[in-house]
Amino acid sequence: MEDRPYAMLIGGALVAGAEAFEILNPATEQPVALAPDCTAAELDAAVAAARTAFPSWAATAIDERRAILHAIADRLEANAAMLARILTSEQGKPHPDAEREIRGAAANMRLTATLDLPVNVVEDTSARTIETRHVPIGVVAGIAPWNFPIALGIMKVAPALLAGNTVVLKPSPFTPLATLKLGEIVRDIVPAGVLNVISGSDRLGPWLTGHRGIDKISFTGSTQTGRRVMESASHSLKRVTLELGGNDAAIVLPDIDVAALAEQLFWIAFRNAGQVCVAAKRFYIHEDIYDDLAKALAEYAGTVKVGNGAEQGTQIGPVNNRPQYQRVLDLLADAKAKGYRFLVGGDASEAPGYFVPVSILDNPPEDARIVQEEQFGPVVPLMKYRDVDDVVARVNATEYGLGNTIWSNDIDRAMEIANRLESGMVWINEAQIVHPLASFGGHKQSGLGSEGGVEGLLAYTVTKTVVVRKPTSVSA
Ligand code: TXE
Repeated sequence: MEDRPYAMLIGGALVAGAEAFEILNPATEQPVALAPDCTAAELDAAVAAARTAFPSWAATAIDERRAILHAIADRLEANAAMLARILTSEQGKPHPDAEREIRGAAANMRLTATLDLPVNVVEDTSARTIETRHVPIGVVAGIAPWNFPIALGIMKVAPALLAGNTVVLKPSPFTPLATLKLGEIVRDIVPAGVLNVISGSDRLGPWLTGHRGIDKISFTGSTQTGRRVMESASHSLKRVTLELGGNDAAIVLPDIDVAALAEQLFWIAFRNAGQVCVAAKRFYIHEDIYDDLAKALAEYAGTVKVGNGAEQGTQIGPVNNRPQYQRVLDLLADAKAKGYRFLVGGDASEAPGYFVPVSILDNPPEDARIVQEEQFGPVVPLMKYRDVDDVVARVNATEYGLGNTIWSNDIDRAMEIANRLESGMVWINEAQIVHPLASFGGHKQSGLGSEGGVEGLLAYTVTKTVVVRKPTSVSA
């Protein structure tokens, strides 16, 4: 293990921190490095630095802020391989996926930089002008999870900075290292205090969301923690954006080409070991093609390499952390105890590392825990349906409403179904397309507000309406 190579970025300075905690590699359960365990005083310093930097950052021309976003993107790209190695070691994902995440974050940054803050001119007459502007809120706390630490961190940092806010970014306690490194490599291009990166153990999240110096929280994580974030935000009426859990369905119509689609359908559930907020977490397959598709998915699963993400050829890495590993194993144990049938997988391995075998269940009942709960791991149930009304009702019967997918060659028919689904995103014959210029957010308890697009940008602003009564011209 390297000695303390990771530091926080606070007010433009790298801060090793008074305390530290250990980060484990999920593929080996061995320590990777120590990360700073931000103390209350260090958090105060980060928030104070962001507050101090806010007025001048907010006053810069938006083009200047765009240029900084591009400069950060340049650094992400130039350091993609190095950051990806760190990301794989702490997150577990295969190295090529980690590099794609870094490069995708850079692309997101650049596209976000093309957005503008609209000014709504309501009246412009000789007597009066009324315009509504969107101005920055102040200091934003960005709290990113462990499934896509860099991509989801950047999804907050880019619009927050573009809108003129300053940021305190906190990665998950399981995956702080790549984000700390990001802070280090952008230190000389971002004005001091504009972007601060801190890391800490479980105590830090509540400290940050409860901090009086924070004006807005953008949180990605579980619905349960999202509720707590909202509660702590209420004390000083902080603005919140919450991107939370999901139990997304893939609805497969009988007209698809099973052989052509099986591989793609497999990956919408198993990419990133299933740890994707918009992964397909339950499949509803029309009974006419159920057997064929189930067989094709199971056969494909047999060809996929699960292993250490640092090894060449690995397609699926371990689950990221022990609590999550135990949650997924618990769902597998429940399914076994109830006697549900597995097409593949089902048994946990004894080897070190949080490895869960690719597991596919054969038509468990609708009230099974694996159908009703968000598994967030490489386990997916396949269910049969016959008629559309039934499948729409089953898909909508959840407290979640993130992103569903529909698979069919009949676009009109798919669109009719899409119109009836209660979710923030619906993809037809595609999945997990998160375009930085399109709004991304959950209905119901999958979230509050949205990220991406102009809607996401405006979530980092407050409105300011300016009314000007023009002086009446005095005739001589
Ligand atoms: O993350 P949590 P967990 C889902 C997925 C997974 C579940 C739990 O279903 O099984 O979340 O994951 C900090 N203010 N997703 O427990 O609960 C606490 O310190 C601020 C979906 O790992 O989201 C800890 O660091 N922070 C998801 C962290 O929150 C607080 C991505 C735990 O977060 C806090 C990841 C507070 N009041 C998991 N209280 C997605 N949407 O993509 C606790 N914390």
